This record gives sequence, structure tokens and C-alpha cells, in this order.
Amino acid sequence: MCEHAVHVALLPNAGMGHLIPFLRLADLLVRHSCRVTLITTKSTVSLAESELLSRFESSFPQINRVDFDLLPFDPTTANSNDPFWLRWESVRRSAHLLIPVLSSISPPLSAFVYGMTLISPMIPVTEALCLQSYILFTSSARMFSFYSYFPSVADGATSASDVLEIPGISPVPTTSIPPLLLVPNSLFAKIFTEDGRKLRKLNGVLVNTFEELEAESIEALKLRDGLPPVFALGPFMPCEFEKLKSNDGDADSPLKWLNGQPQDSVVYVCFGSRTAMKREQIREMGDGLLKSGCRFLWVVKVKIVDSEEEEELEKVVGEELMNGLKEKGLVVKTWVDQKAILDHPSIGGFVSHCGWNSVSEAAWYGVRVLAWPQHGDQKINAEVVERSGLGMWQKDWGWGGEQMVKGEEIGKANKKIMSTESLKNSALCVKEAARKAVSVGGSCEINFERLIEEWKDKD
Ligand code: UDP
Ligand code: G50
Repeated sequence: MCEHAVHVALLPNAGMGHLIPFLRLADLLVRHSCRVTLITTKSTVSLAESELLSRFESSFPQINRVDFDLLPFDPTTANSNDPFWLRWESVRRSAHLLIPVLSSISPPLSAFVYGMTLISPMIPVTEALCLQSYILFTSSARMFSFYSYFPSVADGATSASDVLEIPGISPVPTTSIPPLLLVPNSLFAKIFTEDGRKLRKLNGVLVNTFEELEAESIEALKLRDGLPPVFALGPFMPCEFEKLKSNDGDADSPLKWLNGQPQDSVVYVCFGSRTAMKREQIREMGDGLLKSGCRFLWVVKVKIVDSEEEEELEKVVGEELMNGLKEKGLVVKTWVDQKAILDHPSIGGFVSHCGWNSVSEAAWYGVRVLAWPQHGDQKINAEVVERSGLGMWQKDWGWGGEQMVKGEEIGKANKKIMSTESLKNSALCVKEAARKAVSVGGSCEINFERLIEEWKDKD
């Protein structure tokens, strides 16, 4: 690699939903001849993260890995039971420790790209070092539109109504607003608003999206005053290093099981890396899968962090239901290789919480989605799913845990996504557009070159 190559440091937030897109970005940067330094905390919150990092490290020996030593845990600032939130908070508190770390990286950095929840603490760091400051926004451009507009909502600039009018995009129903933002004085709302006000201090925002999936939001962001340039670099492609090794030989390996199923016959059910469902809802889901009459591959999650997953599936799902389920499908509680599953010809539909990585992967593989947003940004992402033709959204199910959705209804909705030909075709059109975006001369390539030129100019 030449001495003057662009050198970028990456600092992902905790959680697979953040780490995965950061590592895919690292892969993209390397393929564009950039030098990459990856900054990570010594220990990760979940086992899935540390395993992925070690696979990544073996695939990219040329990538420089730097440890970020956090300040000791301070129980007085603990404000949540969610281990990922606790980690985010402690990374924010430790941000200033990065000043000597970043300044000693050699060759000197052209830019620093960090996670979207770290804006306020990282700006003084990059200012102190005169370093170009970028975030990777790991959700949709629609969510970024909402995020960047939200401070004016918090200031009371908009009147109470059923929808939020954001310039240039279709209105966001107030029922789609992340619930934590509506909790008075919540720390989440405070950080979200405080950071949102500082966006103009950034040099740019990178988003894993593409024109054909989110034309409306991407266009609107170009026209909004007071925002840094937004680079739509997606879709980020699933990478080789993500491939799981240990499970491949297992008798119940999902991929082996899928090999025995007819084409386009299986519904894949998975709610991402950190969304646990209540037991009663898990049982209704099982009942629904049976009632749908479809084949299915169901990843059950009862705890937020993987390593805590100790309980027998029979106990969680119920023995009787579990026996019935075994006839028509496969139920697992381990981490699965989602990209390989979505790529499998037997998969027809995807019941998803609409975490943005899952939406982006469904788009990449052209798998139609039944959206069941559970919390956070997921309803706003589900709006993208619906509008783009990637899938359908059963809006009356509400947020996860808001109401008990009965098996009967889940069964009906599953049948519908599997049997609606127009949905199948529109999801395949999204796939075609996704592939076009990353092809030579596509939008991903064009925007990436623009970004790298910007970094070179400022070197
Ligand atoms: N994922 C996976 N196996 C699992 C669960 C999740 O590979 O068993 C991956 C999935 O492919 C996606 C990421 O983990 O890339 C989850 O990110 P997403 O944004 O969909 O949801 P989050 O976990 O952040 O809620
Ligand atoms: C996770 C979550 C709730 C939630 C979100 C999550 C988002 C994403 C956007 O990712 O809304 C975002 C979150 C925090 C932030 C900036 C941007 O500081 O559990 O709402």
C-alpha cells in the first residue's frame, strides 16, 4: 500500500447491529485501497461480537486493531438494565481517552468514522486533533431524516398532530416515533436531541442505503439546510468473514435443514441480535407458525445477550407445541448465519423486526418481508419496507409487547406473504436495484469515490 493512502479509523458502537455494518464498511474501504484502523473495546458485550471480531481479524491481517480502554464502570450512571446501553454510556464517558490514542496512530489519519450514538463526546476529540469527523448512521436515511429534524420537535416548533411533517419526506405517523423519545426526561431522548443538534459540526454522514430503496429521503437530505453531506454508500454487502464455521457440521444446522426444503417454501423468523420476546408472545408465534401451514425456520430469543441463553427450547416454547413445530420446521436459539439463510433458495419470506441491517440484507437477497417492528427505529424502517415494495407491515400489531398478537393472525399474515405473487416480484425488483447500486458505475461506487476524493483533498 502506498505511503499516501487514505487512512481511516473506525469506532463502532456496541452490539452486532452496529459492529456488522462497521466491519462491512471496513471491507469496502480496503477494497478501495484505503488503510483502516479499527478501534474496539477490549471486551465486547456479547460473545457474537467477539467471535465476529476474531474472524474479521484473521481475514484482514492488514487492518490495524487498537484497543480502547474504558474508564471503570460507574454504577451511579447506570440507568438501564440493557447491557448495550450501559456500554454506550461508558464509551461516551471515556471518549476523551481517545485523544492520545488517535494522535499516536501512524500514518496520520485522514478521517475518523464513529458510531451515531457518540456525536457529542467525539466532537471535542476530533476538534482537539483537527481530525475530519464522520458518523456511520447504521439505520435508514428515513430515520436519519427524522433524527436530524427531531431537535426542532423537541423545541416545540411543530404542533401536536397525528403525523410529523418533515421537509421532503412522506409524513411520519406519531405512532412510529421511537417510544423512548416520548418518555419524559429519558436519557435516550436527551442524548438523541443533544447529538442531533450537533450534526452540522460533522464533516459527513455515511448511511447504508441506496437511491432505489430510499430515493425520497436521500433527495430530501440533499436539500435540507444545516446538514453535513450525506453519503449513501449501500447496500453494504455481506462478507466472507461473517460466515460461521462451528455450526456447519451440526445435525440441526439450519443450512443443512434448508437444503432439504423445496424452493421458495420456508418462512424465516428472526428478530435480530438483541430483541427478546415475552414468553406468551413466543408461544403465540409458535401457534401462528403451525396455523400458517408453511415451513419455517424460527430463531427464538428470550434474553438480550447471547451468552445468557441457557434455557431449553422445550421449556420456553412449551413441549407440546415444540413437538408439533418439529414436523414443519426448525426452531433454534443459537446465533445463525442470517446472510446464508436469506441467500438460500428455499427461503421465501422473512418475518423481521426491521432492524436496518436485516432490512438491507432482505433487500440484497430479494426476500419479501413481513414487518413486525418491536421498538426503537424499527417502525420508521418498516415504512421503508412497505413503500419500497420489499414487504408488508401489519400496522395494527403495534410495537412488540404492546399487545398480544394471536397465533391466528400471525398464521394468516404468514400465509399472505408466502402466497402473494406481486410481493414476491416487487421484492425481486428491490434486489435487482440493490445489485445495480453496487455494480461498476452504480451509486455506491460513485458516492464512495466522492467520499474518498474528499478525504484525499483534506490530507
Ligand atoms: N444476525 C445474524 N444471526 C442471528 C441474529 C442476527 O446473523 O442469529 C445478524 C443479522 O444478519 C444482522 C444483524 O445480526 O446483520 C442484526 O442487525 P439488525 O439491524 O437487523 O438488528 P438488531 O440486532 O440491531 O436489532
Ligand atoms: C436502538 C434502540 C432504540 C432506537 C434506536 C436504536 C434508533 C437509531 C437511531 O438504534 O433510533 C439513533 C439512536 C441513538 C442515537 C442516534 C441515532 O443517539 O434501542 O431508537
